Amino acid sequence: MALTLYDYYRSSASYRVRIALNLKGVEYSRVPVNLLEGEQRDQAYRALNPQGFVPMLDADGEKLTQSFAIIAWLEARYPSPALLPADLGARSHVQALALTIATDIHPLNNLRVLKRLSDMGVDQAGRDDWYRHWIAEGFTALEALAAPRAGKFLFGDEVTLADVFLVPQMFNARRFDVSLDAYPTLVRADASATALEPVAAAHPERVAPAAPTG
Ligand SMILES: N[C@@H](CCC(=O)N[C@@H](CS)C(=O)NCC(=O)O)C(=O)O
Repeated sequence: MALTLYDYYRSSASYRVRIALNLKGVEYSRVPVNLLEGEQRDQAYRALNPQGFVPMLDADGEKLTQSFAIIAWLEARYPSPALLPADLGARSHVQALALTIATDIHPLNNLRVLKRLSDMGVDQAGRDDWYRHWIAEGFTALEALAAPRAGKFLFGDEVTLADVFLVPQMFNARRFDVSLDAYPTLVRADASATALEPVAAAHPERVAPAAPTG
């Protein structure tokens, strides 16, 4: 099957999908969509994904959107290694951890939201404060939710979907100088996950476009 990922190196939703693809050991090619240049809003890209978001995964011509749904598709199509536990309660818990990030933290800090704040007159300091606020609030809840059942990773001692969503959000937090002292479970899980080569290989710096030479 031919898989083509439309992504942007620093997009955390794209980063999730790269991690999942790498953990599954699935080969894919990438088509970069430059968000800073607004390529996601181009007619050609909108014809592929009307929402104008990355990531988008083309699977033999089928256009898959929304990182959570893309990764659910990968889990069903390539079940091994599993990113979800077999136990139904544990599975729901792991999905809840991932969705805490995907639906309750990340959308508030999306590029278009920050741009809207800017259009409304909120200055850089105000936008940074907004960004850090939602990460801190979300991470406080995530730490409390995850800690009782965490091990090396966010759930237990094997990497799961929860870590796939955590790692990019930790990257964002560090980019915006959010203090992580209050989240020891998240820091431990992030360190365990990023020590895995398939996860490390998905890092924005590992896939960033080469700087122009000359
Ligand atoms: N819920 C979507 C969110 C995707 C998303 O927010 N993508 C961002 C990059 S991380 C994007 O394309 N932003 C473009 C924009 O804001 O104009 C998913 O999980 O795939």
